[in-house]
Amino acid sequence: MQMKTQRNEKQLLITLIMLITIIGLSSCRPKSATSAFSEDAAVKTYVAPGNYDEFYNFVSGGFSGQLAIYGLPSGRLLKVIPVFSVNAENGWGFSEETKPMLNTSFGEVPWDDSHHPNLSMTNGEYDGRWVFINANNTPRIARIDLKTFKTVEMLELPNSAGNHPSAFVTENTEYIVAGTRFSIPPDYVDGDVPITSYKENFKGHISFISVDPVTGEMKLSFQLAVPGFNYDLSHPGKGKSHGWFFFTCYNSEQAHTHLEVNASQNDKDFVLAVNWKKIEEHLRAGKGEKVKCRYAHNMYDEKTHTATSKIFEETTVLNVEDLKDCLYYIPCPKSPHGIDVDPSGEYIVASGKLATVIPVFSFDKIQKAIEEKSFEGETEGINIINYEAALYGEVQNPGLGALHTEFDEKGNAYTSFFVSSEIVKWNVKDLQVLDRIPSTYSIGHLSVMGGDTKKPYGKYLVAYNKITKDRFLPTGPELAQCAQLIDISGDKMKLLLDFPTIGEPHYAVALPADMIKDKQIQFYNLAENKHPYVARSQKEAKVVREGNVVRVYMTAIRSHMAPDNIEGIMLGDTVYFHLTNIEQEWDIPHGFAVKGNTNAELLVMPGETQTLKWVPSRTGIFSFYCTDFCSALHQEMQGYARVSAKGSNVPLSYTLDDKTTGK
Ligand code: RUQ
Ligand code: CUA
Repeated sequence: MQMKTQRNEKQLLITLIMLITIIGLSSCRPKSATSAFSEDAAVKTYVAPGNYDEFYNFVSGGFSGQLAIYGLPSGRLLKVIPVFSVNAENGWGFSEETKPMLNTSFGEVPWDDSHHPNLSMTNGEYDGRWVFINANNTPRIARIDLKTFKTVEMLELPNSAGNHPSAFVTENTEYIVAGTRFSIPPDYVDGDVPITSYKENFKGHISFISVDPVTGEMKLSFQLAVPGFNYDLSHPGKGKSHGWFFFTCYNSEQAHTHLEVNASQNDKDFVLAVNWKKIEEHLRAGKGEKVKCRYAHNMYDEKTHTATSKIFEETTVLNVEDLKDCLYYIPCPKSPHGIDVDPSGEYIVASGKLATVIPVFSFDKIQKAIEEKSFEGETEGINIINYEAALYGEVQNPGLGALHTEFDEKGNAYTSFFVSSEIVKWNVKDLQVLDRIPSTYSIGHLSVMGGDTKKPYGKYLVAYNKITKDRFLPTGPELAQCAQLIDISGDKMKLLLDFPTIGEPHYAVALPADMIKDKQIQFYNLAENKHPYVARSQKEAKVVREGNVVRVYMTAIRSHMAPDNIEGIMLGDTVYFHLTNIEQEWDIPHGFAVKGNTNAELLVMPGETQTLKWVPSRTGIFSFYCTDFCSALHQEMQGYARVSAKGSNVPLSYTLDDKTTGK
């Protein structure tokens, strides 16, 4: 039986949606935008020169595809970690070693959209080892190592589209879980079907990616084929609800066109509750089917300083028939977006974008409802738990356009409201609204320090706002997005600071600086460099011809590149500059650029080898130089390459220590 739906007057609905869209888009300035400003804000956010911030804030770049790191409370930008997009600052996706990281079953994808960083956890608390983050468009999960702040792994997800409810981490990092925002025909069937056959042919897939507890290596463990709705966001259970996963889904109407109207018909959509511990039992009992599909798995090796990309051809899929006692839908008002689980694991908060209340579900009541079969029907073979039977209560009149909720250490929840541009603080037990503070303007995600763990740190909340008109100096048609730091240590929320962000921030997480700041790798050990084209000292520098390929084994150290004169390159050659930075000191990278190269440049860390490919297109003399001002004689860190006509008799030669070799 399909869930009972109440059809509103279509026209009324369209008007409502238009109204919400207009309010949302014009983001009228809340009247008291500066009223809650804390008088001692300057003192609370001032990190004196030479002092460190208290937290690392890992902020998704949204459409930039990267992950940015800010210090809190200062809001200072510390680094942009390239993840899903090529990055000119450090050659990510341009050097031969990093190109395979962006490989997918479709080939190289140089730019994606990243939303939800999540930190690795032990016992439901951050352990400071890795950050995971999702690519939405061409579905992937990346792993970033917090010793190097470098993306070291990338796993593509087959059978998925719009990998939005991702990358959420279970209590002991057993799994990273991901889902399908856009249902599609799976890769293992012929997807060449009419779009109007959505109901028969389109499916959602939920992916469980296991994580090696020691190395962190990810593996696509299994997938669940679920009804073709839009799975939007998710969170794992914790504590008593550990072993469960909760997803929101909208478009229970299964519309495939004009979703803003056609997917807003039903008064309630669903939360999907998944008992993954039970699914593991079914897998052990041999359930699940191996299906054909293609997906890339890319690993970056910190010893060879080189990424490799492998294509896998198979995964295990469980169907709804295998999962009768593992999957349940819970009705949820209306077009839900975020779903968040409180630190105790008992309260599950879903945020309906078009709902007038925030429903809070009780894990205990869900268990009881399943036991007592308090179902109000089923859809596509999945039981629908009775709304009242699962409901703990509703937060009444909280605001308009609820999106996301995080928690502090004192039993409070903080929900972001996109349309009414505000953060609302409420008590998780009695569901009473305690305080509200305007955001400037349309807030998407918010992040309480440790707000998704079993033991939040509290103290600060950061609002990540969109459509930030008039907060910063105008910069042409595109304005910076605005993050706002809010003091949540007292009863009333107090605004402390605005800071601009790169790309469009979605979710963000924060780690106490003390947890990782003394564990950073300062340089790569040159003796352990296993790169096949390493030159560990100037003595090992050389130029070698292999047919049409010229390999330059080059070293860089303040303030010399060796070799620095190269002759005998010919048109038709492909030149690889294998540059090893032979420094063994913190924060002394060298750069490398050669005139006219249509590829890019390099930035090479101490002890590392990186390769720049150059296919010269004309004859002449080409200068190259170090692009990072590394020393007093940095300007002298330069050289020349001579390119001759194809078949010329200029012999291959190069200079080392003022001596020319090869002539
Ligand atoms: S989603 S607001 Cu990925 Cu809420 Cu960003
Ligand atoms: Cu090396 Cu400048």
